[in-house]
Amino acid sequence: MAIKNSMTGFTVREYSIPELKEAATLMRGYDLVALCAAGSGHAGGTLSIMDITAALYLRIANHDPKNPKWPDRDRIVWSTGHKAPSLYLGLAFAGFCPLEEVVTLRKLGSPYQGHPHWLKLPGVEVSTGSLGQGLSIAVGIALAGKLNRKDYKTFCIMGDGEQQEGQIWEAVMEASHHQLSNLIGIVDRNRLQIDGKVEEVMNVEPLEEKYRSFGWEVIRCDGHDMQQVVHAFEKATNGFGKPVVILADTIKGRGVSFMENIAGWHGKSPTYDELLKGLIELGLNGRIQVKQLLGKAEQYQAEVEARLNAKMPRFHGDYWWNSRQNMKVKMEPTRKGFGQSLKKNGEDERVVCLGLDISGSITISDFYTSNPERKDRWISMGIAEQSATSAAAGLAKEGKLPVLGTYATFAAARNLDQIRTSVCYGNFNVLIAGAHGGVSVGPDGATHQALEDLFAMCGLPNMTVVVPCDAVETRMATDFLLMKYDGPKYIRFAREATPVVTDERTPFTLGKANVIRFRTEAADFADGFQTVLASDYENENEDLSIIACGPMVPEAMRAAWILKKDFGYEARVLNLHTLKPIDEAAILRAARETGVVVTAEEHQIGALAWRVSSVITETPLLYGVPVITGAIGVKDRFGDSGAPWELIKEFEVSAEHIARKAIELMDVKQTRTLHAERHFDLTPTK
Ligand SMILES: Cc1ncc(C[n+]2csc(CCOP(=O)(O)OP(=O)(O)O)c2C)c(N)n1
Repeated sequence: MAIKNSMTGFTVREYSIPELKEAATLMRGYDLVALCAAGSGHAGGTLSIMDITAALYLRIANHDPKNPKWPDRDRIVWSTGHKAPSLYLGLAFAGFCPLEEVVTLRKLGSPYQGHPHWLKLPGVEVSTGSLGQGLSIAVGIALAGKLNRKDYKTFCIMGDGEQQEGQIWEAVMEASHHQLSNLIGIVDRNRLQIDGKVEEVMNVEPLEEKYRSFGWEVIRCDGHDMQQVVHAFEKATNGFGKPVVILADTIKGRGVSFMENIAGWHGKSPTYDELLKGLIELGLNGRIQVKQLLGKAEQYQAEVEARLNAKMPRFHGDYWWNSRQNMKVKMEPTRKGFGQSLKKNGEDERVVCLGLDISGSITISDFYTSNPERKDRWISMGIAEQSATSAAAGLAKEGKLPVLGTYATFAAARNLDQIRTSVCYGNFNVLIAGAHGGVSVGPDGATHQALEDLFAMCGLPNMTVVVPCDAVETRMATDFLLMKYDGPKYIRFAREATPVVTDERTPFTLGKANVIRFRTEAADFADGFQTVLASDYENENEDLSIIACGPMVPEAMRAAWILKKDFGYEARVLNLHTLKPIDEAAILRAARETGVVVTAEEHQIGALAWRVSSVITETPLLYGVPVITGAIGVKDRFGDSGAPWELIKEFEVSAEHIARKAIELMDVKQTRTLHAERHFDLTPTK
C-alpha cells in the first residue's frame, strides 16, 4: 500500500514513520501559509487532521498521482469539507498537484476552492462542504466497488461535531446492513466545533458504543501519534468483514500553541505575524519560502482583479462605493440587525432561539450574550438542521416563538421537507433565518452560497418571505415578523457588510414595497435619496423602474445615480423587501407608469424576476400595454470562492450591471417610441 505507478503496479514511494512525521509538520506549515494568503479559512480543523492526512495520502492509500482516475485507486472522501486545505496538501505532497499552487486557496477561479470541488482539481474524489453527506457518498462508492468486484477501499474523513447530522447515522446503518467491509470511516475527534465543546453543543458520545451497536468495528488511536495512526489504518484495511471506523483523538489547532484547543480558531486564518510565530513553533523557521509563496498568491490575486476590472461595465466616472466624495456610505452586515432585534425582543418569555452551531457569525446568539438569564431559552441543537426545524414546529405548536437560523443553504434547503411538512403544512409560527445568502458569502465558495433558497421558500404555501436591504431594515423586519406576525416566515440576509440606506424613519410595512428616488447628490450617499411607501407615491413619469430586494437595493440606488448622472434617466427604485406576499399594486404601477422594469436579485435569476413577471403578465390591467423587462441575478451557475465584492463583479450583480441592463432596455424603449411615432405619422387620418 502506498503511492503507486498504476501502469507497472510498483510502489513509487513508501514513507517511513519519521518521514511521515516530517511531512505532517511541513504540511502544517504550508497550511498556515495558504490560510494566511487567503485571509480566511479553518486553521483549527486543518491542523488537527494533518497527521492522519499525511499517513493516508503518503503511505496508506493506493493511488497514482500521475493517473488520478486509476479505476483501482483507493477513494478518499472528505465529508468534512472545510478541512479542504489538508486535502490539497495531502494531494500536493503525494504529487498530484504543485505544492506552491495551494497558496491560491479560496481565490476566485482557483481549483483550491474553500470547500473541495472534484470537477476543479484532479485527485479530489467528491465535492463537499455541507456537513454530513460524505459518508453516504462513501457508502455509494463502496457499494459500487463491491458490484464492480474491485478491491479498492473507500475512506471517509469526518468531524466529531459532524456526527450530529442525522444523515451520518443513516449512512452508518446502510454500511453495516450492506456489510461494507471496504469502507473505513475516520472521525477527527478534536472535541470542539464552532459554538464550543462538542459535549456542550450537542453531545455525540459515546461514539465507540454507538458505532459498535450499529455493527461497525471500532479502532481508537491518538491521532497525533504517527505510529498509532499508521497502525490503526493498517488494522482497518486488513478487513473485519464489516465497516470500520477509526476514532482518532486529536487536538484542534495542533502544533501551534495559541491555536490549540481554542474554538475561536475554527474558522480563522493567521495574520502574517501569527503565521511567522506558528512556523517557529512548528520548527519550520526558514524552511518554507514564505515570501515567495505569498508573492505568488498576490500575483494570482492581481490577475484576478485585472480580469474583473476589465469585464466591468464602464461609465464616465467611477461610481463604486466610497470611491469618491459623494459615494460615501456606511457599511454594516445585514445580519447585525437580526441580532439586535433578538436582543431586544428576547425579553418576551415566549421567544426561544435554536442554535445550529454557527451562532456568533449569524448573530442569533445576541439573544443571550448580554442576558445570560435567557440561556434556558437558548436551545442548542448542534449541526442538525432537519430535526431542529421540526422541533421548532413543536415549540410553536405549544405557543412558543421559535427562531432558528444558519447559512441560508442549510436553513432552507437541507431541511426543505421539514419546512414544508412540519412547519408550513401545519402553518406554525416559526421564524427561519437564512443567513449568509447570496454569492457575497465569499471565499467559502459554492457550497455555502445560497442562490436557490428563495425559489423554495416562495414556493411554499403559507410561507412569508422577507429579504431586507440593510442592517436597519433587517432589524425592523425581524421585530415585525417575530412579534407581530403569526405563521411560517423566512428572513434572508447577507454575511458581508453592505451599505446602510435606511434609517428609523424609513417605512417598513410587510407586503408593501418602498419607492426610492434619487433627488440630489449629498455628502452621504443615502441622503441623496427619498423613500416613501409605494402606495403613497405619486407618479413622476420616470423613464424606468428598478425592482430589487436585499442588498441589491443599495446597488439599484447606485444604478439610479449612475443613470441620472451619466444618461439623464430618472429611475424609480422599488425596494421589494417582501417577496411573499408580493406588492402587486406597486409592481403594476411601476410597469404601467414607466414601461421598463429591471429586476435585481443576489440569487439565481427568477425568485424575484419571475415573480415580478408573473404579476405583470397575469393582470388584465396591463393587457396591450408594452412593458420591457430585464433581469439581473445569477445566471444558472454555482458560486465560486473569492472575495465578496469580487464575486459581486464576477456574477454581474452590481449597480454597474443593473445600469448597463437599464440602458439596453431604454434603447429598446426609445426605438419603440420612435417607431410608434413614425407609425403614427404615416397612419392616414380618418
Ligand atoms: C450542513 C452544514 N451545517 C453547518 C455547516 C457549517 N459548519 C462548518 S464546520 C462546522 C463545525 C464542524 O465541527 P466538526 O465536525 O467538529 O469539525 P472540526 O471541529 O474538526 O473542524 C459547521 C457547523 C456546514 N458546513 N454544513
